[in-house]
Amino acid sequence: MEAMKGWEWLARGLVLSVLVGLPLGLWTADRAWNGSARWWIARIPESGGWQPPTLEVRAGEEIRLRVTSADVVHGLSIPGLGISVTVEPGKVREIRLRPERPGRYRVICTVVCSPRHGEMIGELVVRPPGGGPVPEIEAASDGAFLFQTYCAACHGPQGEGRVGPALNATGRVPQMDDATLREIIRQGRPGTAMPAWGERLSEAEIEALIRFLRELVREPSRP
Ligand code: HEC
Ligand SMILES: [Cu+2]
Repeated sequence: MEAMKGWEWLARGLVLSVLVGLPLGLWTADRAWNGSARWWIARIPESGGWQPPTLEVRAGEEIRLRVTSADVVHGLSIPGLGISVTVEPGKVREIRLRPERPGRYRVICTVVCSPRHGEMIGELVVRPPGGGPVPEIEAASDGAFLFQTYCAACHGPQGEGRVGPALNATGRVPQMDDATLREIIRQGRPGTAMPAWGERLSEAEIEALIRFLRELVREPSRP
């Protein structure tokens, strides 16, 4: 009788510790991490693009960015922070980041997800810890990264051509001068899939891309 009682208490204790301990453990684990979770939902631009269009965080704050898609496969890229992930419908990607540099970071989609895919632009605003205005960040000067982010989907990772023509030595780029390239990149080719980048990329970014296209032409077999 006494032994039965002991077992009974033990069983009750076990059930109780699981019922209380598990949620308490999860809660304290979440408390121990004192950043915040933010959601980003990807939708094609025709149904609203990034939701919300702008996320604000404080510099130095650790955030868990949870990204998912409400329709098709998208790619979330924040070139200024070196972030690039694929976002699939029904799946959640968690990205941990602690942006240190205040500024406005452009968020783009790297998958050609709809006819208006190029308009899928959001913003991550990193506020200075002490308040005050958000500084403008110098444009990324990494042409290779810009090319992979914005152009490779259509022109191929090596510029070998896909939906868009080849931009390496086999294409027409060697015959074009910088002014012509600048014009094409800025204005796009109306009536074709080639978007106008003038509104989306800064002058410095376009120049970095032109420098990269020149390298592609010189080294057609770059890895
Ligand atoms: C959504 C697809 C798409 C994306 C993204 C794209 N392009 Fe294009 N691009 C095209 C197509 C299609 C053409 C051919 C247009 C035509 O028929 O005249 C083209 C043409 C060009 C040309 C002229 C090449 C030639 O032989 O006439 C250049 C240069 C170019 N793109 C550069 C870029 C750069 C740089 C980027 C990234 C910033 C970029 N493109 C992103 C589809 C795209
Ligand atoms: Cu998209």
